[in-house]
Amino acid sequence: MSISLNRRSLLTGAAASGLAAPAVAAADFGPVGRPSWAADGPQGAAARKGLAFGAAVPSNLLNRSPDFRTILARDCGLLLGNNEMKMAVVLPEPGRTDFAPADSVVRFARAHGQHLRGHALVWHEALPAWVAPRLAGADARQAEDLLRRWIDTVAGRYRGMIESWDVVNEILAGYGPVRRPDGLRETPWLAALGPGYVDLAFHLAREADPRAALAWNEDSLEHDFDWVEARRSRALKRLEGMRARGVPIRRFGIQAHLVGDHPFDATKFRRFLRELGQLGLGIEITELDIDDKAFPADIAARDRAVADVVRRILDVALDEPALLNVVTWGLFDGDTWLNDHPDHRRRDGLRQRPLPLDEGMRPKPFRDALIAAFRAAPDHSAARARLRNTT
Ligand code: 9MR
Repeated sequence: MSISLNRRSLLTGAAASGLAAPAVAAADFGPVGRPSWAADGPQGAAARKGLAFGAAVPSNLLNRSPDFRTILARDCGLLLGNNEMKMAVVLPEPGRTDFAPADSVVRFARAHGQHLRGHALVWHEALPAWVAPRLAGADARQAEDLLRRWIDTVAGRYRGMIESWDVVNEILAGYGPVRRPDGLRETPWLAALGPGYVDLAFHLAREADPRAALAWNEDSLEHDFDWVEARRSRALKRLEGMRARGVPIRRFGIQAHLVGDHPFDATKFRRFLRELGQLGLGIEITELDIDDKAFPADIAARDRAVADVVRRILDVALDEPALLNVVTWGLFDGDTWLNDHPDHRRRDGLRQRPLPLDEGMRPKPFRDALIAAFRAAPDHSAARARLRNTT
């Protein structure tokens, strides 16, 4: 199913005018099946309020584990591949594409009547080895051409099938000193294209998939630290500018990789969501998980503490009408990045329990907290209908 980027690039002009046919048609991914989720699971509860619940999934597990497929079908109304649509996977070498991992997620979601997110078009991580040197040696025109061809390659393939695309991911500078007045993170894309790369990416994504709701997905916006509050302000300021410039952004993704014992101020978080909503954007919680490093080893106590954190943030988030989707970064504890990351490993050597189901795929208090939060939430159907038509 691979296509050559060189052949594809011949279509660039036509794609820019919205005329190019996608390389494959939606029907090639099978018919859209009946919704597979259980009424008493998290997606069942979410759907009754006009919301959706879903998870990021690794395609290798999806392909090999029937048990995993069962819990995904039962609990999720929305899926995305956690790495499958990233540049490092799709475009490992210039001109060589690999869509097999992403295709299997797309097929599964369609067969189960689930929505899809796309993640992530422009990011400083998960770049194939050839991209940074190529960008470093490119003038602005060549860099723009590379970005256009990449976005057209991946977003063009899944055109019409993706509810929302993470067009830019983690573009704000992180914890350390913020060197640029605009607060942008220094990345190979920024170096090659200047700060206009953010707006440009949205325009290119719009050409590649006009119906997808285009999102900016960002980390470290949830806790109550001064540097986090500064990031919230910088995000809002940039979003105001993007709206004023007519950039086709429709969603803002709040990752919500939470750390169990980090402070959370419901008032400040609520205000942030309100301001995002007032900008006319739909909001998604895109990568929810709870680092339980600070919580006790005892499993019952730990799972309760994790569930409390989930409930605290969701009760605030789901009060905001513009909040549309809640997505966890994995569905069960056997599939979490937190055990692999040196900053997140537990000091007692135990494995993290950050997700709704345990390593045996059995429901945990986290899953109960999700269901309870959705049941307690106001009805979001009207806001979803309104935001669906916003450009
Ligand atoms: O979970 C993902 C891990 O498997 C990958 O190695 C890593 C790099 O591609 O990305 C992880 O997912 C990240 C996501 O794409 C963006 N936000 C942070 C996530 C956790 O690092």
